[in-house]
Amino acid sequence: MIPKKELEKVRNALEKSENPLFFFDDDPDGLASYLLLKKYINKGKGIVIKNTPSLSSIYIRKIREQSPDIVFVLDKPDIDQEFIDQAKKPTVWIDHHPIIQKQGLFLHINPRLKKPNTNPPTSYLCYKIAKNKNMWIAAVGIVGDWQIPKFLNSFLKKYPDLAIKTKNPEELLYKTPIGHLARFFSFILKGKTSEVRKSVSILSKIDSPYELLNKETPRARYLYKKFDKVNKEYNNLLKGVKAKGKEKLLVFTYPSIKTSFTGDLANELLYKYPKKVILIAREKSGEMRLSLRSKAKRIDTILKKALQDVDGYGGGHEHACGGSIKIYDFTKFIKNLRKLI
Ligand SMILES: [Mn+2]
Repeated sequence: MIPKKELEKVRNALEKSENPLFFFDDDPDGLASYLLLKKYINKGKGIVIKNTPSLSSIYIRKIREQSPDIVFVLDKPDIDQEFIDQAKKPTVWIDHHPIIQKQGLFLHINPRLKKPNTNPPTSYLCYKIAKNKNMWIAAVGIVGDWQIPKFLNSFLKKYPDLAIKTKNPEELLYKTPIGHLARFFSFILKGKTSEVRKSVSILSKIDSPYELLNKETPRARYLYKKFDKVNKEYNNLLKGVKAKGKEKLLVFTYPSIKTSFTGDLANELLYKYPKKVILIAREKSGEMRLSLRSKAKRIDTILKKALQDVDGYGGGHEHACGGSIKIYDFTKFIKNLRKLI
């Protein structure tokens, strides 16, 4: 996947660093990637990048504040060229999204450079870089990215009560403690930036999955309080979803005051209703921000057609897409979709 020599280069750079700065994606895979590298050297600072798929040049101020000797960008699909140019720091990009070439990177670690269709989670790559330490954190990130850890067998030997033997990632995600932890990682990243920063810092000190799951320490109990609050909000939303038996398209919308759960909801509803096309949309500044999911249908092509005569944009993978539609065109968009599926 990634040649050992490449992984070694990253490891060396990490070990040599006195003050690394980590930017990571705001999902379980991104968070797990950060925790694995941070725990490996016990140095540096982590910054979660919310809302935008690209690491934008506004984060240059973080470079000024922290003056790192090296920058790691984890699980972000893109980095603005401006960011790399202005940061003037050795930048290591570790990711598994489709390749975008950038100038001036110190290292670009992405399995797709060699094999365009391979897709191991970033947390798996970081687990290898961190010499297979903290297997449970890697497992949380991988399961959170809808994949089965390659090391599931050894994981089960060490933590027999936290997972099951299966080939279906959804079973791990929705039926086991390791899946619960993936949700935990996702929800702990929601809410105010200052609180998220504190939670992430506390999480980086947690020693084992059991410390967290059994709420063994005050710090674990603190994190659970944060999680429970978000989880309650999520479950209330989920309760409001009404699925009609015959309809092929399940539409669920919610207002902007709530936390963004669009991706989490879409995934869980797809698990509950595998035959339906799932559309979750959240109102935000005059637009409907949406997630579209389907198991059976190629929705990227359907989405493209449904967008033709409406004010909006979107795209993504064959079975999972995102996008945004102006509110005044949302009904028309739904009508288009219903015709196409
Ligand atoms: Mn990922």
